[in-house]
Amino acid sequence: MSNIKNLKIISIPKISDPEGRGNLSFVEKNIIPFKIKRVYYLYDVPSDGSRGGHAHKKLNQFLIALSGSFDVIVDDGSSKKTFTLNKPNKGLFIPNGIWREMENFSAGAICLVLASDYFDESDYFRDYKRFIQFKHI
Ligand code: T46
Repeated sequence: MSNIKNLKIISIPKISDPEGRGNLSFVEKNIIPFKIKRVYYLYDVPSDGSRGGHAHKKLNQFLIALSGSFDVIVDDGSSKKTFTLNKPNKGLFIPNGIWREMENFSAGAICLVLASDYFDESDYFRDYKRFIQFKHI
């Protein structure tokens, strides 16, 4: 069963252009601890808006702040931790079984999500009490 200790910030390679043309980062098989089946992104989130508010039963995810910043508050049913994502070359691995809330989106923030499976509403816990019951079985 996943807990907060299974979450980690993973560095993404960053190639700085020798002629000052900016940076290039890439994500490939050996960087992410699961096989990617789906990619989606959150954008135009108002600064007082929040996303998440659920957990996944089986889905593993990797979140990258491609632009701007936001906070990810994670909760394994026993303890909570806040990660601030604000660099396109650092990502947060969230395994299944973790409740998350996302808030404090900066202007222009883009959250890229790499996911281990296709979208499936039945994979969600959207009710916190049910999530807690599941975690404490
Ligand atoms: C998470 C954070 C980082 C689809 O139809 N297809 C999709 O691939 C996704 C992800 C969502 N949807 C539909 C389902 C809902 O009706 O879009 C609506 C919003 O989805 P969700 O409640 O998952 O949105 P967020 O932004 O609260 O959460 C999303 C991820 O789903 C979630 O796992 O961790 O981004």
